[in-house]
Parts: sequence; C-alpha cells; structure tokens
Amino acid sequence: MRQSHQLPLVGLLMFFLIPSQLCEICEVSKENYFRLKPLISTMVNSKYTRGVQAAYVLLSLRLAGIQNQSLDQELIQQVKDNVDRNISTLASGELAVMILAWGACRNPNDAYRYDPQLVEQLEKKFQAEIENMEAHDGNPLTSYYQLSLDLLTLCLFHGNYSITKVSQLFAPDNKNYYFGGQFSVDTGAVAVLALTCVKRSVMNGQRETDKEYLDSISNHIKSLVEKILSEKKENGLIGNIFSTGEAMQALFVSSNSYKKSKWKCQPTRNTVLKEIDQGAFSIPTAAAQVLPALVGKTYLEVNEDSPCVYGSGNFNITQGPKSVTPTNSPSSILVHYCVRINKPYSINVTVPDGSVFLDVMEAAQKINKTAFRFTTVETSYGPYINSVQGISANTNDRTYWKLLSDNKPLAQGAGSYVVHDGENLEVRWSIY
Ligand code: B12
Ligand SMILES: *[C@@H]1O[C@H](CO)[C@@H](O)[C@H](O)[C@H]1NC(C)=O
Ligand SMILES: *[C@@H]1O[C@H](CO)[C@@H](O)[C@H](O)[C@H]1NC(C)=O
Ligand SMILES: *[C@@H]1O[C@H](CO)[C@@H](O)[C@H](O)[C@H]1NC(C)=O
Ligand SMILES: *[C@@H]1O[C@H](CO)[C@@H](O)[C@H](O)[C@H]1NC(C)=O
Ligand SMILES: *[C@@H]1O[C@H](CO)[C@@H](O)[C@H](O)[C@H]1NC(C)=O
Ligand SMILES: *[C@@H]1O[C@H](CO)[C@@H](O)[C@H](O)[C@H]1NC(C)=O
Repeated sequence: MRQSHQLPLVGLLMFFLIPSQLCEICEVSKENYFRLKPLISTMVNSKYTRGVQAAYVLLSLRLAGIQNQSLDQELIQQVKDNVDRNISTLASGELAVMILAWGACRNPNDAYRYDPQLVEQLEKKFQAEIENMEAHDGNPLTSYYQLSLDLLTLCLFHGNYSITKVSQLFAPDNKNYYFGGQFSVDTGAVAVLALTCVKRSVMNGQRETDKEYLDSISNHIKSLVEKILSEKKENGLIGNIFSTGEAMQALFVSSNSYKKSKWKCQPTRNTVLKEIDQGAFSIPTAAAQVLPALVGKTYLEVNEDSPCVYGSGNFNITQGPKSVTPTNSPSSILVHYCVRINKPYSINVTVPDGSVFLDVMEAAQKINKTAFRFTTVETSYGPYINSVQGISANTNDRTYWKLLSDNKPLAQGAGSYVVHDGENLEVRWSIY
C-alpha cells in the first residue's frame, strides 16, 4: 500500500532530476537581447519589394517571437501577393521559404491563413528539381540549399516525397554539397535540418517500409555533421559568419550525432555577437538567417498550429529611418579591375571613397561597354552578377561569375563589398 504511493513520487522526482534537455542550446540571455538590436533594425527598417526576402524576415521574426502585429501583416501581405501573382516563376526554395514563413505560426486574422495547396505546388517544384538532375548530369535547377529547404518544408507540412529518393539524393558525397571542391556549410546545415525532420517523422510514423531507411538517413546526418564541424574555425565560426547561424541550428537538433567535446556553443555564439556589433549583418536576409539560432530556435520548430507570439516586450521594435553612414567623403580612390574569361580585360578606375564593387563595375562599363558590360538579377541577398560581356551564369553547367579581391574569393556580393584604394578586383568566369 505504502509502496504504491511512493513509487510515483520517486518517478516524479527522477523526472525532475534527470536533465531532459540533452541538447545544449546556448541562446542569448534576456539581459543581452540588446546585442541583437542591429539584426532587428536591419530587418524592420528595410523595404521589401521581393517576396522571398519578406519571407525570410517573417520566418525569422515569427520563430523568435518578437513580431509586432502590423509588421507581421505587412510582411505576410508581401508574401501573399508574390505567391498569388508569381507562383509559376518562383524557384522551388523560394516557395519553400514562403510556406515556412506563412505557416510558421497561426495569425489570428483568418484572411492570412496559408493555403494548403501551396504544398502540392512545392511537391511539383521539388519533382522538377529531381528531373533536372536526371537530365543534366546531376545538376538541379537551383541548388542543394534549395532542395534541402524543399524537403524540410514538405516534411514539416506533410507533403509527399519518396524516402528512397531522399536517401539517395542526400548522400553526403553528392557533388551538390560542394562549390569548387569546398564543402558548403550553409547547404549541409539545411540538409541536416531537413533530414532530421524526415528521421523524426519516420520514427513517429506508420509507414513500416520507410523504417528500412532510418539507418541510411541517420548515417547521412552523422556524416554531414562531421563535415560541418570540420569547418569550425579557431574563433568558433563554422564556415564563415554568414553560415554560422544555420550551422548552429543543425548542431542543436543533431546533438546525439557528435561528441559533446567536439563543439562548445558559447565561443561560437560570442564571436557571432561580436560580428553583429561590428555591423556584419546589413543585409536583411543574412540577419534573418542568423537570428533564430541566437534565441535558441531552429526551423524544426515551425508549427502551423501554434499561435503567433507578438511583442514579447523584450524588444522595442520601432521603425526608424534607415541609418545612413556618411560615405560622402570627397576623396576618391583608384582600384584595378579585371574581367577574366581565359584572358584578362583590365582597367584602372577612380571611384569615390566608400564605393562598393558594383560601383567599380559600373564605372568600368561606362568607359568601355564592350569589355565591361554586365547584368544583374535582384535576389534576396542583393544584386547577383548574372552576365558579363553577354556571357551568362548557368546552373546546368555549374558556371558563374566569381568575385575576387587580390586573388581571394569574396565573402560578400558586389552590392555590399566596400572597395579599398589600390585593390585588385576581379570577376572571373568559373565553374563551381
Ligand atoms: C547556392 C549558392 C550560390 C550559387 C548560386 C547559383 C545556384 N546554383 O543557385 C553559387 C555557387 C554560384 C554562388 C555564388 C556566390 N555566392 Co553564394 N550562396 C549560395 C547558397 C549556398 C544558397 C543560395 C540559395 O539557393 N538560397 C535559397 C533561395 C530561396 O534564396 P535566394 O536568395 O532566392 O537565392 C538566390 C541568391 O542567394 C543567389 N545567390 C547565391 N549566392 C549569392 C551571393 C550574393 C552576394 C548574391 C547577391 C546572391 C547570391 O542565388 C540564389 C538563386 O538565385 C547561399 C547560402 C545562404 N545562406 O543563403 C550562399 C551565399 C548567399 N553566397 C555567398 C557568396 C559570398 C557568393 C559569391 C559572392 C562568392 C564569390 N566570391 O564569388 C558568389 C556570387 C557572385 C556573383 N556572381 O554575384 C554568401 C553571401 C554572403 C553575403 N553577406 O553577401 C552566402 C550567404 C554563403 C556564405 N555563407 O558566405 N552562391
Ligand atoms: C509595429 O510595426 C509597425 C510597422 O509595421 C510600426 O509602424 C509600429 O511602430 C510598430 N509598433 C510597435 C509597438 O513597435
Ligand atoms: C512578379 O513577376 C513580374 C513579372 O515577372 C514582376 O514584374 C513582378 O515584380 C513580380 N512581383 C513580385 C512581387 O515579385
Ligand atoms: C506519394 O509519393 C509516393 C512515392 O513517390 C507515390 O507512390 C504516391 O502515389 C504519392 N501519393 C500521392 C497522394 O501523391
Ligand atoms: C525601449 O526603448 C527606449 C528608448 O530606446 C528605452 O528607454 C526603453 O528602456 C526600452 N524598453 C525596453 C523594454 O527595452
Ligand atoms: C593600372 O595602374 C597600375 C599602377 O597603379 C599600372 O601598373 C597598370 O599598368 C595600370 N593598368 C592599366 C590597365 O592601365
Ligand atoms: C574596349 O575593350 C575591347 C576589348 O578589350 C578593346 O578591343 C577596345 O579597343 C576597347 N575600346 C576602347 C574604346 O578602349
């Protein structure tokens, strides 16, 4: 009699004594939330003309639970307009981010409920990526980063995909995880998130036949996590500053796939915070990609049934004028610029101090259109250099225009990289 009363009590005690949170998430403490302010203001103060960019920001703010209702509606309207008008022209990953953002939580206003038919559209776009790989030497229409976003979204929103195909496609030695022989941490991280979602749904699921693939999926995750960790730098960053947030998310959800001693979260987080202070995240999409990990969230927590949390009170989201850094100093600088397609086309140009790479390209184009004409496409990361001298990048051939300074590839794009006096800038026709 006495025993039977005590046993549940012991059980209850054990429950509280055994740490339930095995996976260590080192989110920024509430007292230090002010250090995230530059991220929030980059996101809040930008004008969103592209649906994808609005979707990245909406997803990030919703996950972090630091939204305000009118901003939420403004962003979702952007996403909605883009989907309504342009769904057929959206890349698979663009649609995936939009579904993730839209379904990240439930807005009380029913007019903003997401449309489940979008998931079917995504199934078709994912299928088209796979068909393109079959027809073009294993090259998808877009990138494995986008296929990973597709799979993650299909998994979270109960879309259909073939587990056999997934276990084949996402094998860690697939060339699409690499650019120029270098493992892409961003890509690997989103793949780990997607595969972890798949693994969990198989473990909870009914489809017995899917269970044969559990070992294969688990091995993929383990091996990708190893590759991600092997890109850890001395200062704690994983890959570079722009991939670290997503790498952290991948490591949060896969903590049983690596030894605890292999990664300490705090040094990584502290270096990211330092970089935030120094203004590294001036692009809204980059800010949106890093924020969730810093507040201890991952894309796997996207949940269409949970209510949206607005204004937790930890942030004042106030819309201010976009801070303009005074770059109008009268002095000018001289840089060397070169377009390289087998042979180099070189020029020296003078630009105002504080100019970005794109300004140099425009100045050169004005001087000699034959050698230096170029086109850009707007993306969520800013202007992407799509063609130079009429030669266009092509995903089927894995060709692109690579940006370099003093012979080293840049970690920023033409629209944001600020050039220095005497620098050797280059755009080089390359294969990734
Ligand atoms: C795939 C990819 C590429 C592919 C793009 C072609 C393809 N096959 O899709 C390749 C390998 C060609 C590439 C090139 C470059 N990339 Co890249 N790329 C990515 C990656 C891994 C995924 C992009 C994606 O599909 N997103 C999903 C979709 C839904 O979003 P999206 O915004 O619509 O995607 C488009 C843009 O991202 C665009 N894009 C890709 N890279 C870059 C870089 C810049 C600066 C711009 C403006 C656009 C752009 O291509 C996507 C398809 O159209 C991201 C990682 C990340 N965290 O985002 C890095 C990333 C965006 N790239 C980056 C960089 C630096 C470059 C390069 C400038 C490298 C260089 N030194 O040349 C060049 C771009 C040069 C140019 N011509 O303008 C950085 C940007 C950092 C920053 N703050 O600006 C990222 C974040 C990687 C990183 N961690 O450093 N990239
Ligand atoms: C919420 O966001 C809107 C912009 O959409 C802004 O005008 C407003 O000041 C914000 N409200 C609060 C309380 O931060
Ligand atoms: C939709 O596509 C049209 C034409 O392709 C383009 O002009 C327009 O800017 C796009 N709208 C959005 C919201 O991206
Ligand atoms: C789901 O996908 C599987 C495998 O690709 C396929 O056999 C099945 O018919 C699909 N079901 C639906 C409802 O699309
Ligand atoms: C909000 O911002 C104002 C001015 O920037 C500041 O005085 C106030 O303490 C902030 N409130 C919170 C809760 O952070
Ligand atoms: C550019 O200037 C450097 C010296 O600053 C000179 O050596 C080089 O020949 C010049 N190149 C061109 C293409 O004018
Ligand atoms: C422009 O560049 C092309 C290719 O290098 C060259 O043949 C041509 O002479 C240049 N034109 C001028 C006006 O410098």
